[in-house]
Amino acid sequence: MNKQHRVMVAGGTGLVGSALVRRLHAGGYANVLAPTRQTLDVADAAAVRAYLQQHQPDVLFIAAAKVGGIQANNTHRADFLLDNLRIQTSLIGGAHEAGIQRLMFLGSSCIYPRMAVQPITEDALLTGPLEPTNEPYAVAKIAGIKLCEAMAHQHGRAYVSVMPTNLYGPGDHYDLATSHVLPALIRKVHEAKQRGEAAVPVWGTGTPRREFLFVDDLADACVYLMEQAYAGPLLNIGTGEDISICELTELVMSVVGHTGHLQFDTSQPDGTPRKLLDVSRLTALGWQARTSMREGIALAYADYLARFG
Ligand code: GFB
Repeated sequence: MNKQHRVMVAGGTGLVGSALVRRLHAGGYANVLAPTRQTLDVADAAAVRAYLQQHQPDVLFIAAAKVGGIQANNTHRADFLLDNLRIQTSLIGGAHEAGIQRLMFLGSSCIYPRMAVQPITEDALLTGPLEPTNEPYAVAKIAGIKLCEAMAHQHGRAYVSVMPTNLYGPGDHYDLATSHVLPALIRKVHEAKQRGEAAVPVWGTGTPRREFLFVDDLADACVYLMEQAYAGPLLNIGTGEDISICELTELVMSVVGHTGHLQFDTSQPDGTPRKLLDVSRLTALGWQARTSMREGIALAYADYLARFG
């Protein structure tokens, strides 16, 4: 990929897609296509085919997906499976039909077995049962990875898949019922501080461990890989470090400036006990995350305040 290329970002208005668009613009890409939902329904195979035929991007990033936190995944199980299968098959299949040679599909670290050895290497895929709370989403993402691999194998396409760890940053969703943990905690801690309440409600036991990557770092990694013409197998993208949900809540409280205590709601699921990616393949390719968690949470909180404060 180079700056003369026409680069399309599917899902360009979401958390990941908008970070990709920011990164491409900052990197001097003048020909970036990021259709909104109103312009293109990415789940509509015929519409996607027509759009790709008409615009003929040189490169396609697939950041479009139905995403959500543990509760949304666990309750809207059919939607997560069906919507994601629709979106990715119309985009990957449509890209092939339109003759697009280079594509990057973004998955998620929940594709790996629930009890995978930590840190999780790319080779752990399909070696054990998945975490039940997000199994439908994970199955859809695994299908996307396998479709990219099959396109490469059967048709010689450079369709690669990358697996980001849990993401956060500007443009995130703060709906407490459907969001991921980090935006939820930013909102909960902010609201507790505003109301003068000491208790910060935390789902589950607080013991699960997660790895968090600032979304602009993810976008940087994706562009870096495409500029290197990465055409290898499935690749993890993360920081290589994890933190417990308790520690995370305390860090958010410190950034927001709230002193209080954690109140656990153990009627909510913990999900997988630990999810830390092995990023040695990515590091060997010369890329490393730059934003510390404290710095990233401060940036996310500033975005939250600007939008909802
Ligand atoms: O981010 P999260 O929703 O999803 O939750 P997963 C991570 C952990 O934070 C779980 C706890 O142990 C939650 O119980 N948690 C504590 C909370 N308080 C809260 C809260 O207020 N809201 C939320 N949402 N969690 C998702 C998958 O798994 O990760 C998706 O469901 C996707 O498929 C995504 O892969 C990256 O990390 O457990």
